Amino acid sequence: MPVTLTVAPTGPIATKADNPFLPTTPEEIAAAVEAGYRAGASVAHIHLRDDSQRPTADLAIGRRVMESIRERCPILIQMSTGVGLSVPFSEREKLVDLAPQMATLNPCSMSFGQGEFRNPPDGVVRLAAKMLDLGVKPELEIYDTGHLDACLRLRDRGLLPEPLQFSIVLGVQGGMAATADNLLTMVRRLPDDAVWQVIAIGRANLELTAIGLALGGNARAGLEDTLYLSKGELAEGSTPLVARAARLARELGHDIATVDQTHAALGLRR
Ligand code: KMH
Ligand code: ZN
Repeated sequence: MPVTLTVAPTGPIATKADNPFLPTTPEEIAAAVEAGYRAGASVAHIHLRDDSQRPTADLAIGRRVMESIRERCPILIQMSTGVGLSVPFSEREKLVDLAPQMATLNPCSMSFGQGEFRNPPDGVVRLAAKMLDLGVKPELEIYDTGHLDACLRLRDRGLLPEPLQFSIVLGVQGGMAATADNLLTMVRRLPDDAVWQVIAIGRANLELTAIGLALGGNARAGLEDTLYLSKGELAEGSTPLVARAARLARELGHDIATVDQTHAALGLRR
């Protein structure tokens, strides 16, 4: 099975002050996505920013970003409904009205660094049902073992399309630490036919991405997850990180999935 690579050019927290190559305007984000596509990514995980670089769920900005990406390349668009810690859930959930092919679904509330990431149970059920209705494929972001159980309960209620697609997020303060042991525990507990990738935040990004690939997972790369290519060396955008993930996958004997292959593997809507 070919490996699906996701480019994650902009996250919820860092700004250009942390890495001047961080894309924040719609045009910058679309250009970073296109470069990631050319380096092997078939999915673009998208966070929106306003004119002051703050995370936003503004639908007009979302539309501009999606249009600009679609003018440049056929990559699959996965909108983040995580958006940013300062944006209320009620605004975040509206982003799926833009009908991206995919969007994230964060199943539980948690501490997130010094902040709080609010995903209230009734809101999560409502969002899952809406995504199912619109044919927006959820990527389930699990930061702890209980988050997986919460997703399986949603599945048992008929609210998630198969195959389930997980991001195992390691290294957020408030979630699981970024260790190989935690990753293995989670992988062992996934349903057999689940599709999954590692999201390793910060320093352990490279090692855990490599271990995830070796264990049969997909991979995600970009400035959302690490601002550095190696210790003390800022990544000059997401492309070098995506290119490195592609090299790792190929060295491990995998092909890199095309957009069509990822589309088919995930059972996305036409
Ligand atoms: N940066 C991730 C750890 C999402 O996109 O839905 C958290 C996140 C979730 O941004
Ligand atoms: Zn994200």
